[in-house]
Amino acid sequence: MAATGMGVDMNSEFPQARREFLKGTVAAGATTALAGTGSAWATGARASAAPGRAAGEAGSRELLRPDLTRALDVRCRAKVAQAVRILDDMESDQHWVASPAVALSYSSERARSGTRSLRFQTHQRNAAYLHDSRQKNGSFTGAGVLFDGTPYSASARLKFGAPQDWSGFNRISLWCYLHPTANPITSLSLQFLCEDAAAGPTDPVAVHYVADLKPGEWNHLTWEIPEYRRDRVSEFVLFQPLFGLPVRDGDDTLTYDLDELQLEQVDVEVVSGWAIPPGKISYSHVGYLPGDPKIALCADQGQAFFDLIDAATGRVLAHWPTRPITNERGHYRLLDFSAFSTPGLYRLRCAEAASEAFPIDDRVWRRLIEQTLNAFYGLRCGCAIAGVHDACHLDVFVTYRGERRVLGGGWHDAANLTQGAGRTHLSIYALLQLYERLCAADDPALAARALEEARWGLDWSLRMQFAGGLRCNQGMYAYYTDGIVGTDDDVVQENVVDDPFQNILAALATSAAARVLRATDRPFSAQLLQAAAADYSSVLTHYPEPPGSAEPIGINQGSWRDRVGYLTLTAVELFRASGRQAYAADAVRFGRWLLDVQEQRITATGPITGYFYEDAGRTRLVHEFHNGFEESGLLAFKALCEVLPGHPEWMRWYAALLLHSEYFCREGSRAAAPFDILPSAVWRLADLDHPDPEDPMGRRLAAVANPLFPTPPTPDLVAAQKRAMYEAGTRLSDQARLRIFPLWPNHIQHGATTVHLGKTAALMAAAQVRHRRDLAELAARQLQWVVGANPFSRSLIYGVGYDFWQNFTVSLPNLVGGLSLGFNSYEGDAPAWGNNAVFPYKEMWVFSSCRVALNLAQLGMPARVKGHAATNVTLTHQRTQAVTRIRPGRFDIQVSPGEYALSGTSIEAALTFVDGGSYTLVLDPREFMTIDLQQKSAGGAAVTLKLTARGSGHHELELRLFNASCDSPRRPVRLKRGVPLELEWTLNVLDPHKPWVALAVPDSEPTRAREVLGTLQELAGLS
Ligand SMILES: [Ca+2]
Repeated sequence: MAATGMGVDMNSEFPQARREFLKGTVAAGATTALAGTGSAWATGARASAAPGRAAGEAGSRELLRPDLTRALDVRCRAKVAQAVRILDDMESDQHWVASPAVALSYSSERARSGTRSLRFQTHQRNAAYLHDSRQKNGSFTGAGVLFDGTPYSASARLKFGAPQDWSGFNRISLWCYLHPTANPITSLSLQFLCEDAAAGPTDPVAVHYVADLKPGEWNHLTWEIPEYRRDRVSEFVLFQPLFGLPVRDGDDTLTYDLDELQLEQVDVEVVSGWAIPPGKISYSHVGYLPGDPKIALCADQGQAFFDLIDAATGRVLAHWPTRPITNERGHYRLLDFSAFSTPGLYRLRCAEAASEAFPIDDRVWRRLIEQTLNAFYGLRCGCAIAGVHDACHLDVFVTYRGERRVLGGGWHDAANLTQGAGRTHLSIYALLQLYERLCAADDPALAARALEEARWGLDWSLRMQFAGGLRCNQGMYAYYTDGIVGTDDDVVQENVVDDPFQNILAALATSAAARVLRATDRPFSAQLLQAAAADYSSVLTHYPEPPGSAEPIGINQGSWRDRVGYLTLTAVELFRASGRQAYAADAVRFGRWLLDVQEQRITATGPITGYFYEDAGRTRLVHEFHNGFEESGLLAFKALCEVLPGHPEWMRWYAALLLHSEYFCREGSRAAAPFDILPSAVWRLADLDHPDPEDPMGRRLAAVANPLFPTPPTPDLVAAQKRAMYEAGTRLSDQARLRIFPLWPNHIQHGATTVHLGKTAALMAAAQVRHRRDLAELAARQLQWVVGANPFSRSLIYGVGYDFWQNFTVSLPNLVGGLSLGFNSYEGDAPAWGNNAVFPYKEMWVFSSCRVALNLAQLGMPARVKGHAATNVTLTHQRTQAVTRIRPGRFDIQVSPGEYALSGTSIEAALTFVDGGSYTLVLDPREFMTIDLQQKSAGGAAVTLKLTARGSGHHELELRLFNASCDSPRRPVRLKRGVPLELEWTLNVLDPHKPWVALAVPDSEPTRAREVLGTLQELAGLS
């Protein structure tokens, strides 16, 4: 037993220098705090010093409540143990050892069984810690105590005299009574140490944080542990993270009574692999849009048919044959009910396997938008969130040359409350995209919510900008300060720096906002444009030329690809916002740099190409494993295609999108059939020898044996596990593999879904520019995978769908719509979703919500179709058979995305409208034309194309080419009704190792173009 060491007098031993410094802070802070309650933009172009109200009525919103009957935790807790071994019933004194921050005692006040329990008491707001955790400037560091083993950590460990073999058990069970507390946020970590267990990149972490404990009652904490080595367990650890007190009033004492610590044998959840457990159906828990393909999967047990059932009545509505699929991932039955599009609530049943109820309707993704916005709101910093915290971090400052500003604002980054500017800025950008699309989709209420959230981020962004390209890019606080300026926990950061990557992301957010808000808030738009221009011009001084090489980069840095991708996009946004041609010229120049880092040849990587290098010297491939910025380049190419449709380099941008979407995304998704998820990266064998980024935190934590690092990961172990991950990838050649999941450099910095969703946004950008609904549908499959259409049939988003599991939240509650970094992978390049909540793969992260928002800004959004009609025309959706009628005259309508049959007097055509696309049609029989482009023949380096045009009137056809040349690419044609016209071109393919692309563009209208592509060599498909 150990006693606590609290109650130190804050005024003893407080150096005079610190006092003086803090006094200055207090004076400035008092002023800025007052400014925070008034007008946010009172100082005009100058940033405000504290969070403003411009972003909306902060703190007035109720958070969405999760339906916990759908949480897997609840179902797991109800499992019956088939065997039990008691570790400690607290009835006799055992070898519990507490850290100095914890008071341990036995209490007979209550017990789950027997007469007493173990009482664990600590203080959420540790005065001694606050006193000692000082920066050089005398202010509090703002750090929380989030790891065991560090000074002031609050932990208790039950040490076993000799190591125990837990292999016969697969669950830990503990009862925990939380004493009533003013603190609305609770989180207690269960951990165990198995001697000699490895901590290599594919080893699981034996740590679990249980959140949202209910005060005043016994909480049953369970943790299924089938994936852990547990044959020599030497200690069980309870760890209480210390993160301050989220509310101002109330006792900071935290008391748990613990009882019945035991091992159990239960039927555990499957946590790894591609197999769908019998009884489960893998499907989109949030449902399906009526016009979408509707695919579900289950294990193959010979079922010939499946049923679609009315969820309300239980009546079987339809009965379809299943389709068997067998491949190296497993044996499946595909349940395809795409033909069914009647809105309603349904279930699927396939022999013994059954789904829960899910909707088919137009609001499937809209609900997820609401839930994602709920997560953003709950992550807000700088305002009160009802039931979570008081107005927080208004006593955290950043100072530069005598000027101090409140750092609180924006969004807490994650479980540790910090804030990273890059994630904030990309979130703003995603929210603005969402806002624009919701406006276009005529959903003003939800659009207003998205804009309110974006403005909350912009408020912070502008406040963090100092003159001369300088910014504060990180809120380093991980502790609930008391929010009162002038007390001993005020934090003063001095981290105002010039970081070009962060400035690019800031300029992207503010330039996009300047454009989006120009019509509705001109003064604010002008201020945003000024801020964007300042960040942008400071970036240009860093990059007169692309850097030629790449160093290993840390998890929060961007590669050159990321920089030049977002920089190109930013230049386009600045051009759109300002109309200045110089920005367009910059965008074209940066676009060339971006093209230089894309692999476009098919060499040693089988049918896969279109992926990216990190650096202009093309020494390192992009291998994301934590942050993911894949969309940067593809959104940039899309933006260039949109704003400069007649530019001589247009086809290069188009081809870059095509190569990535066709030869990386679509072809690569076959490696994960039948789930069809996008791959993470190509790995060349030699890439394994590239040094990994430094991980000083990991090295520090591995110094002493602990549950996180039972043994230090040796270089040999890391190399062997990396090689095994490489070999588990899909073979591309003797020297290359395609990984579906990231190839991790260590066992901590995991999280595949954030990486995955950046790629999904990239795919959608290509689908939109190429007008390929099939690719948009492939993008939808990716998000469906996240919300249930995975082998475990579990939704990864909290409070969404079924069998969601608590996130690692620590200093926050689980938020409906909150998403962690997502899937793990241990072996076989297969998904893994363990039963623990641990950093960071289970860590609720604003960047994950950012990725979801970015995708929801496009997925399923209606297409805009405008133009004029000279006759009555009908558009028939080919899947739903829904008919849209267009009358003569001008029209401007929203239609569901999909394939359509267009029909009118002397007008027939098959049309594709992609999610969020914009189309112009001239529906006049006197000048209507349809075209069809086919490859006729190929021989040597020559390819012959045949174009068939139908319709009437005078037109021009242009053949735009990539990696090929031809004579007379532009040809005028005159069409007569009922007489098809055929044209031929012979292409000369330039580089035999690159795909060639031909795009026939009628009347300079790329939205009605037809595309043909190919390679000279035969490509073997992925098996
Ligand atoms: Ca304070």
